[in-house]
Amino acid sequence: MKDMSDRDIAALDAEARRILQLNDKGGYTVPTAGLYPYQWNWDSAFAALGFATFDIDRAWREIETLFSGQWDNGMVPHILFHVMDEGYFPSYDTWGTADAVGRGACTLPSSGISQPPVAASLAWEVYRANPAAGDGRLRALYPKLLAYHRWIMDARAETGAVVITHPWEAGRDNAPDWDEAMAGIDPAGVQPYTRRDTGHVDARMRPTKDDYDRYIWLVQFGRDRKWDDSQIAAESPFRVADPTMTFTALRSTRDLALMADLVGEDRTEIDGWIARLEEGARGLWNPETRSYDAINLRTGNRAGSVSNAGFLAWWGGLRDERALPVLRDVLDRSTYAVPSYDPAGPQFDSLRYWRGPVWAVMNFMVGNGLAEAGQAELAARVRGDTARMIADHGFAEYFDPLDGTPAGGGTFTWTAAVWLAWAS
Ligand code: 2M8
Repeated sequence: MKDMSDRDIAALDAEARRILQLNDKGGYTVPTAGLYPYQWNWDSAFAALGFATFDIDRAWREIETLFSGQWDNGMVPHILFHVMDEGYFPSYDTWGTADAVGRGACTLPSSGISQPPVAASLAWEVYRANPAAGDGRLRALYPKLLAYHRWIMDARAETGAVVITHPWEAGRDNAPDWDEAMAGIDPAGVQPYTRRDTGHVDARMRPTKDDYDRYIWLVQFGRDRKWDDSQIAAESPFRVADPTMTFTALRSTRDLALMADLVGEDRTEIDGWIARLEEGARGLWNPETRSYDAINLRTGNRAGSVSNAGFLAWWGGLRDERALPVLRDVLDRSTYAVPSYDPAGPQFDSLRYWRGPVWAVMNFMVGNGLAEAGQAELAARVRGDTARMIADHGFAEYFDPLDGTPAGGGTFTWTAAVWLAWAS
């Protein structure tokens, strides 16, 4: 990075490696100790990307452990509860997935929903980092990735765009994108619970109680239906087409097609998914905000929210320059690219989680997507800001886009991974 000495970079590299090792629980990595004591789906895929820079075997093990929690129906859960921990809520018992209809023979305790499917794309990166070491492991992983994507297309892509059944599925828990859908839930009947997150970090940086009541209400709703995807699709008040899910699924499906070529499998089914997802992704374009955003399938309303997820369009492979002016405006309103929500928007909150702060993993995807779309200057800006933010403010979970205040958990796995694999 410009303006940094080799010594500074080497020290940050060493710290990033230390963080990955610190959070390594033996075959899987926690996002950060205390706040998140389990294996999370997309965090784990990013951990693999980080490990691939110095320990390729450990990188593959991370992905393999994640897929050891795959359900028989193909779903890869968003949390794998390897070792129970009182410090996190909701617990495995609250999820109640032991008798879930799609689980089948999988015995590893897990949640009942998934997360943005970045695994195929990041496994592809891990493979490309060392093809000789990865060949056999990629071949073994391929059918599992295929089953995961078949599940996404069957259970979540009825409109072409990929939908979420819970804000946690998007990974952007309290984004303004689902404020309308969340307001449509009456959380009456939610069982008493105790939050643990606010015991670890400042409550101002976390979702509100109104959010949590609805998160838990939705968990109860799924549990009461044994996590049956069709029943949930038909009956839940919450079903939102989401740009994070859609663009990461589109990108991963393209990478899956490259894997099919490599392992010598027919890719006709995958090409069909790409066409459907592309059409769905284009449907997320909002002509009023001039960016891509979420659609509440229960009302047909668009969120009208300018977010970092909308700027994943290029990572998804859409060749579309229409959103560039809005991206430039958003970047001009922030010190560090890319805020999770437009600082000029009415819901902006610089520290509250996915309603403003910057997330290194989103920057990785936005920046790489821009580079691939030929937007070298913007790509360099996103990458340079990410490096500056980490160098000046540490390996936090997320950062205030205006002054870089580190927020949420510290010594964070995916921030360290993005530093090693891209930003440094
Ligand atoms: C956050 O979400 C979890 C629930 O899944 C939580 O707040 O308890 C999100 O930032 C999500 O994207 C991330 O995967 C997870 C672990 O880092 O934390």
